[in-house]
Amino acid sequence: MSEAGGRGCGSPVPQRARWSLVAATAAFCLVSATSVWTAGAEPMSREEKQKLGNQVLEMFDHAYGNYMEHAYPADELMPLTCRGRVRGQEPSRGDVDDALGKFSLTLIDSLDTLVVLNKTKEFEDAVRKVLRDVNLDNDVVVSVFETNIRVLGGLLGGHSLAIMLKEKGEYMQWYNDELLQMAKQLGYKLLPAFNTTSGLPYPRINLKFGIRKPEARTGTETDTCTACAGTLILEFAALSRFTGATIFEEYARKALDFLWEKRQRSSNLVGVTINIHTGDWVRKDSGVGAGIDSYYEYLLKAYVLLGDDSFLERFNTHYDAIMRYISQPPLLLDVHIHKPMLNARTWMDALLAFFPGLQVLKGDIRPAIETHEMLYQVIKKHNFLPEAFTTDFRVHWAQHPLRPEFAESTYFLYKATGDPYYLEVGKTLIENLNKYARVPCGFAAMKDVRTGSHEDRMDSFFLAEMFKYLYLLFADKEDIIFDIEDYIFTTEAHLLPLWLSTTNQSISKKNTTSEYTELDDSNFDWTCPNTQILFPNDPLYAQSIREPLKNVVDKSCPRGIIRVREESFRSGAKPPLRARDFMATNPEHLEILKKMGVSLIHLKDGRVQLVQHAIQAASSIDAEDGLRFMQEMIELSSQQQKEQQLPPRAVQIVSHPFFGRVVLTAGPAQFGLDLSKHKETRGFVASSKPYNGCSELTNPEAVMGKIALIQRGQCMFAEKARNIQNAGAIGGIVIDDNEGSSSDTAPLFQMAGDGKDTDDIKIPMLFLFSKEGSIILDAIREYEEVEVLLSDKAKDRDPEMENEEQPSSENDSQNQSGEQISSSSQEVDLVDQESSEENSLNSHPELLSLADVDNAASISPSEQTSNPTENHETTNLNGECTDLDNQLQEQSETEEDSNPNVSWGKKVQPIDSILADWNEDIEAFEMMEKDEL
Ligand code: DMJ
Repeated sequence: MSEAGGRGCGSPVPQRARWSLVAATAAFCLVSATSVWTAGAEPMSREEKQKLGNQVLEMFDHAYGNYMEHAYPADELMPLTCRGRVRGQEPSRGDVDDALGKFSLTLIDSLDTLVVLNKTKEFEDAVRKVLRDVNLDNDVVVSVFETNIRVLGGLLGGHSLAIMLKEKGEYMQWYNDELLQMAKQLGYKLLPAFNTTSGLPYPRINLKFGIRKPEARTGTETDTCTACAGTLILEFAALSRFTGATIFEEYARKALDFLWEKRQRSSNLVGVTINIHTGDWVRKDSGVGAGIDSYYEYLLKAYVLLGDDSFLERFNTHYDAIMRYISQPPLLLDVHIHKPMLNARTWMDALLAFFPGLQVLKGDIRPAIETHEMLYQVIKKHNFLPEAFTTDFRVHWAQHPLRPEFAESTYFLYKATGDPYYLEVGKTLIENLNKYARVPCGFAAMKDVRTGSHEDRMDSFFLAEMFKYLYLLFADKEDIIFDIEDYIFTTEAHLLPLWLSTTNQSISKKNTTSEYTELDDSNFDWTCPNTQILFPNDPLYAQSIREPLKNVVDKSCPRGIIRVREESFRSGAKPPLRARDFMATNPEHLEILKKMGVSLIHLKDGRVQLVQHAIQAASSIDAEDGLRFMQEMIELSSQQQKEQQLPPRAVQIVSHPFFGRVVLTAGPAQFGLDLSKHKETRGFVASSKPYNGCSELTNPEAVMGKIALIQRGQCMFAEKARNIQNAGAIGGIVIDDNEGSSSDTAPLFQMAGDGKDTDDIKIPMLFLFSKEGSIILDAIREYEEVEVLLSDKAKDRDPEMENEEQPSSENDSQNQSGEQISSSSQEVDLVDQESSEENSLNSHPELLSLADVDNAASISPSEQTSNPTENHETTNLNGECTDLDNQLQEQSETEEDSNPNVSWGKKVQPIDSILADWNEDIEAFEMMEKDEL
């Protein structure tokens, strides 16, 4: 470990060494754990570790090499179309694009990774390129948060390692702080963002024109996310301390002070978004994932880097609250800041996977092991961590943009425990990346972890973080050319030297200790190392914590393990009615509804509303149960809405040189062969003539036995299908005629029939947007023979892909082309969640939660899910929970036909119809995703 960590740690700890209390503990554990390891997972041999390390190097070369060859100087590589993503030249992806400032983002974000991976020569070249090519004065509006963590952090990380190398005397001898000068220039460009009364920064800034000028096209925003405002201190303080210009650290401190002031005083939690002018919380939900995550991370790490006690005290106060309210081991569930005993949702996002790593740094290892294990079980089910997953571990949001957080936590847990189990976890991550995300031109984000389809994006954090953590996981000390323990990782895994703690310390530190609430710090051992909490002297310790969680996902699939809070303080009492168990035909349930103050209102149009009046509940506890019931109902509704949509399908190119490595997201059809029931269809592709497929084909010999490509437009989808089927095609792919359209930016839809009986269509039909379609068309131009696999889920990527054959298809509405499309969007019914969030049960006399309903007469989800055993048995051979979504849907459809209860519709509404079409949590998540990638 670093110099200070090497010193003996005692109590009281001198200021300089104080940070070592947290920084040193992890390293201490590594040393002690590796030396005492005797049992548990089989130790991994040095050879195997080296082999895996080399694999990581090869993967990095594949990603970085393709970026440099095909994308640079663009900000990012588009690995499917193998070109650079230039903002303005691609269809906008919304706020996600705010990370792109036309400043060769991926190159800057990769700088210090090159040194960690021992690619010093490449680092030297990369630095020269940055100095030669990068312009920070572009007329482009960028995210302050992303620019800080990726670009400012990247430049500072590069500078930190450049001066380290220069001092060693071999490389970078020409270097004269040029990266630091660029960092300073960028720092000054970001400063106008802080021109608010609160001191919280605007979320966006124009690199050339700042905030206020009319040309800036920004500065009208009122809100920002907590992480966006609270994740500056490491980079800004480093910039101040490296340069002596104190203003940066001052501004970042001010923003942190303001957030601290605004914490909810009774729960000590912070919300997800805050008004930068008034300081009011805009979103009052609170978790450790999207929108908040790195605020907490930076409090602890600011203490480590700057040695300022107030940061540790703040962190500990928040941590205490997190462990009290949000941590429900192994889950971490968002709550309301004012009513922290109430869960704000029943799903978790992938960003929270960093939290176990932070807990290791803090020294609280047990919950870190538990949460990490739970996340690993989810990964084992879906190959990657979906962007969001429910408390019963089903996919809630199926994307995965190759996020590094889980690898980060795996690395820190290995450092702390020395348990080779974590090396095996890393090995699995490597395998999955190669198997499912690797494409000929880099690594592609997963569009849908269920189908294995790709998105044309490779985010810069994949190079900044993923490869760093994976390489370090398998590296021994001698594999790295410098002492990694002398540095702290920023949230983007950029390296800042710990010696900054004693450099240019001129910034005054406010002594705010009196503001801290009394802490129960029996949990904290203020001496170093913290053996009590960090690592009990038992080599099987980590394993013994993981063991009970081994099957947590299997067991909970599809039922969850949501902690019923009330159970803990009302033991003996009957657990409250859960929305998922509710059956409107059950008089006992209706009675409970009444007790909870929930009533059913039949609307004129046949729909039914659920309304809760807290004041009508039998007791305040019943009222609280009622509130939770309503919230669960909303969640269920949103989940069910998703389930009712046909999932996307996959078109996988299996012939040379793709070998299954390119998976395109495709829309299903409501007619023809159902791929989810009939495995897949494999065949060579051929363009039909006429290309629109709207009349009898003139080239039947070319499409016979093949998968026909047809252009969208001019006639109905079903007509195209019939024409190619008559010509002998075994499947069809309709390619969008709107140039530039892509599933990255446009919502997928289902191709509908023509309103007539479509039973005659037996072949599978899929739809590709133009960008995905042109990948196949380009492949034909280049390789002539192109073979594809149409399926519901991508198959193994081995060159020897199994030669399975079978058919497929699916659903519909009306587009300009005259074809019917089944829109995935549905009516959004009103649910007055705001009122339930805003008003506490005690203070507000009439707490209203309102959920509108569709009057569809389908079977209730409670009937679908009321028997966990049965449902568990419906998992498919892969054991994938997500496929249950489809199965439940099918089950629902079947039951709908046969279940007499469905006709109760008019009088007693089926609960399915009572479920509100509630989109808010999805929108909220989208917002968070936008706020923070
Ligand atoms: C990274 O840019 C950073 O780790 C950030 O703090 C969170 N999101 C991404 C990676 O997922």
